[in-house]
Amino acid sequence: MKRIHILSNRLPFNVERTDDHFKLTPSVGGLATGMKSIYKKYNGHWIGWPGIAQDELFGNDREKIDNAFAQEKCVPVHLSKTELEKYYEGFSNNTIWPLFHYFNEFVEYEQETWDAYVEVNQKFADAAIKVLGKGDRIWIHDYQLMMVPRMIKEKRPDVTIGFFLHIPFPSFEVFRILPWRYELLQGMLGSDLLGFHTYDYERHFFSSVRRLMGIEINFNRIHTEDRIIMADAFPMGIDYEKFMNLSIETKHKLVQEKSELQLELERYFLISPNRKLILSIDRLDYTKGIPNRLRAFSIFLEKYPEYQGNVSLIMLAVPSRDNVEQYKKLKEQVDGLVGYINGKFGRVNYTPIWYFYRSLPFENLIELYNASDVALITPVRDGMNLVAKEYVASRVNKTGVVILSEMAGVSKEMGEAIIINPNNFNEIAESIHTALEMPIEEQRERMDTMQKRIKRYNVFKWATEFVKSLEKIQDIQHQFNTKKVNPSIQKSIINDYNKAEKRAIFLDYDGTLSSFKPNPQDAFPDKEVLNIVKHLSEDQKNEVTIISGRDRETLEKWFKGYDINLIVEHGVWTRKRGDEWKMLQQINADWKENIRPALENFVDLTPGAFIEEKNYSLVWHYRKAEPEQGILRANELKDELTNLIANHNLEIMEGNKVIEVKSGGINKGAAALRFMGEADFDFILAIGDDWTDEYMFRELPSKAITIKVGMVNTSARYKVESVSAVRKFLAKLFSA
Ligand code: GDG
Repeated sequence: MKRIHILSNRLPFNVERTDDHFKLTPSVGGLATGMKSIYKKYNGHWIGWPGIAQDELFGNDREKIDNAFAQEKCVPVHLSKTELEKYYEGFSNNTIWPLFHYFNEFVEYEQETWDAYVEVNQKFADAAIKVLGKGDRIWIHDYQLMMVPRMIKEKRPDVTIGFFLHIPFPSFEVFRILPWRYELLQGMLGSDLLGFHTYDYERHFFSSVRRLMGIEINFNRIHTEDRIIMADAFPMGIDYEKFMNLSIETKHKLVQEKSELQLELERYFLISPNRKLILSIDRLDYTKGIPNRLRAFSIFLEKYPEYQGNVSLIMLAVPSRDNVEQYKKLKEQVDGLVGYINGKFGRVNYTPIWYFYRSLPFENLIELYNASDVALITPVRDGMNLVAKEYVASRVNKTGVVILSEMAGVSKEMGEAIIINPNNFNEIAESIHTALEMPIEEQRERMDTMQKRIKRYNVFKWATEFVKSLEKIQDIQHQFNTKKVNPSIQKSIINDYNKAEKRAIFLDYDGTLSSFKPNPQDAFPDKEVLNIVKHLSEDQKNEVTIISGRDRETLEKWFKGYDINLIVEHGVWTRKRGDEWKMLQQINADWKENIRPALENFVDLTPGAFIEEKNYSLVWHYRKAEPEQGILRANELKDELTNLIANHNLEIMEGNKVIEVKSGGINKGAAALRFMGEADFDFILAIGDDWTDEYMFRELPSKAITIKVGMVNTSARYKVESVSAVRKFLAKLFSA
């Protein structure tokens, strides 16, 4: 079985210094639970920061820590206080965190923290590379380590890399604000599989990849020069059974086993059996919408005075990043609001808000989940939010209502919750009322559905699904690699080439010999292309043909003086070496006047799009248009054109960022066959990159060596990954 390693900012243990050694206690967090099941099963290592700065280690402490962790198959990455300050608190928490949660005003742009982020990411990558065996897999976690996938891939292309982002991926308009946006995307694209909590985050990521890098995406696959990368939504789950079983145990504890908190809660319900409790649990973070929640609670008490004295909000705010200015301010704001509400509505025997500003032991958490009638979860942005799932998993008798912000990833999976907009205080206040008044039967129905789903798609299933997708992408990449022109296929092609007496070589131009340029006129041949064409055409045994959808004038100008054949406009015109241009058949082009208005209309609707007119075709280009709008309009245009051409002998061809309408029966396949005529070629080579070249791949004789540039489905026999790979391959032919 191939190994799987885990890489995350923190190792899944807390380190405690005892007299002469270090004691490790396992973390109870969701990620630790899910990932432990994976790296142990797949015999891998967990690489991460041990939780103690290296400045605090003396003598042989480091060795002791490393040994303690080695017992658990963990590899510590040691970081200094300064590194942690800049990489973790600095770039991770003061730049990426606020930006990705749409808090632009809190984002810091510091070159120094970015540099530290890159350096520390490199440390993590190097530590991982040391333990990675050939063909191993690694699953990297979260926003602190976005550069690591590329760093590992560059040194170890044999390793399959998964990356999961636990926070939202923001929309392009927000992501683009970041000066290092391009580098972060490049970093992520070192992965083979990218996971997000929701489809929305995945979509936002695709949009940034398209717009910033101009890379094409088919469904959920990103086609880069050298690899296919897959992205998908994997909503993270929890260890359902653990919460459910502990809740059942809690309910059946003997008095002497009960915690102080549980006893207090029981006393409270004994004195006031009709009182209700609303629960709120989060790290004290500005993304969690805590002030909104408090204001909404205040509005609720004001609007429904009959609930004053009868409902309390238990608010657990776990201290977090409390040395950062925004967090300090938030703490002050929350303290103020709690004081205001308790002062306004409190009575001798009634405290509206029970406020805990600390972390509680896990057993207390379960007790709170158990005792509360409503979970009030109102983040203004949240990647997923596991508290919502944990509350549901702890409800033994299936009662209880969840109020959930639509801005939390979890809302996509919990349609049975009361979904609110976290900025709409009145709506939240109303939802509290609705939740408290909800009939028990309805609560049970909703809770039952949510429990079934959360039980089914738990953290283990989540991890397994991700691993399955890692395997799937390995298969996809493998399939591509079997068609790829590898050294042994290349050797055999060169062999055939050398033996042949009469060779036909068909080369598409754009996307095959030359990379795409936003402006098609800029794609003129560079020295390397001209050199290849010159050498190939100087061999008397070769008939070299550039076969393109372009117009006559351009190609004639670009290849003036070269002893080659030209087939242009997909075969409308042909010019054999030393001969005149010939049109293959007399074609009627009157149809253009009917079609042109439709194309013009789509030019008006799509800024950046333009029309190119060829003798026997009209082309609508959208490579300069805003990418997503371009694709959308192209689909609409195809629809419209399909109706328009119904009674004409016309064809619609879709190339790379173009839609071309042309007279029927003209394509590169037919043109290449006509060109070869009766001549007896003993070596036929055709290379092309887009849909229009597929005609050629299909219609040439089966002995032809057909090669597709790119990693999509094709009828060609072989594939190469890029324009530069085509150039290298052709250069090998004439220099062999
Ligand atoms: C990030 C994303 C995403 C809370 N208080 C105590 C305590 N907790 C535990 C809860 C829960 C966890 O902390 C909080 O998880 P969340 O998912 O709600 O939020 P983040 O910490 O912001 O996590 C988030 C998550 O990553 C996973 O991908 O869902 O969107 O922001 O498990 O139980 N645990 C203990 N005492 C406490 O006082 N023991």
